[in-house]
Amino acid sequence: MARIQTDSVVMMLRELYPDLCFEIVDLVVHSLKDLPTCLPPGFTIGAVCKRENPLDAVVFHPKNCGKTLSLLPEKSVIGTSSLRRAAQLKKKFPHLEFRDIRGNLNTRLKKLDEKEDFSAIILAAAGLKRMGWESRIGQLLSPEDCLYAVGQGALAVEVRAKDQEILNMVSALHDADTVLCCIAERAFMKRLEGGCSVPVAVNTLLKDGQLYLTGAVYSLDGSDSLKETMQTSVSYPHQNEDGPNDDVQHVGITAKNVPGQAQEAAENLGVALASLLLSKGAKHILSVARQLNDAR
Ligand code: DPM
Repeated sequence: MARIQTDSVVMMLRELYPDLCFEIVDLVVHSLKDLPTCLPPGFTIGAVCKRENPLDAVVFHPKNCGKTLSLLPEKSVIGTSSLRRAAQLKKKFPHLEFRDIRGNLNTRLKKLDEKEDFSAIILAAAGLKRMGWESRIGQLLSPEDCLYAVGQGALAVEVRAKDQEILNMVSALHDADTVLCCIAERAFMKRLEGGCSVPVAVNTLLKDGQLYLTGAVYSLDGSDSLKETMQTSVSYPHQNEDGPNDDVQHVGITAKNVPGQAQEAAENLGVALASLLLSKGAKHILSVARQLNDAR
């Protein structure tokens, strides 16, 4: 998947800059959801591409083709190693059992199809689509069933923070709406001190200049949870002058061509929502979840 994702970004850059020759060296393409909210010093996310469908999807064993999670028989085994997915789905579908499944996408699909261990597995719709396996999606999980991970579905291009030439070039790939949504989500995660393996989930919507962020934290079995929604205006005009604030990073993202005030508003929204959840006991829920998970 890393190679397919990288090639897709190089293809977009080739279209924008047909005279340049791209060797795969100066940029690192990642799934944004796998990038920490603080990058190592000297690096920045120079582009966040337009987000694919951010939702989670259910891929069923061929014998369950046409089913949905609620139609699966009692005690059917669902494969996922995501604490976030397991916590939400255990609560929502108590008749199902959840087990770890490891390996890359290919390995997981093989384990599903060629054995009888799992009735279905949960994967990000975006990853399946990028790999050309969209047709395996049997059910898309709505945000009511399962909130997605911070940054899910968006590709990020990591570059050297001081390399203005490369930074300017890749910044043409930024999708402004995706940038604002992902800054809010990452700020939420950062304030909660969540890592990539904690049951933290979000849903963002940008409509008519308003950014809506829903965020939640869960105990491992989903029985305990906190979920809130907040909103803010992000409709600010583009500033034309190249001010000194041009290179400011917001939760590891440098987005020169997105209004700085809008980025700040998005970051503040994420921090405010996390603070609200912390005031209601999110820290306790997460630290218990972390301890139990480490002890597994
Ligand atoms: C992170 C999680 C998972 C990946 C945790 C989560 C899923 C792990 C698992 C942070 N990174 O989502 O709650 O299922 O065991 C990953 C995938 C993609 C990027 C695969 C997937 C593709 C989608 C994208 C692994 N990282 O989530 O099915 O680019 O957003």
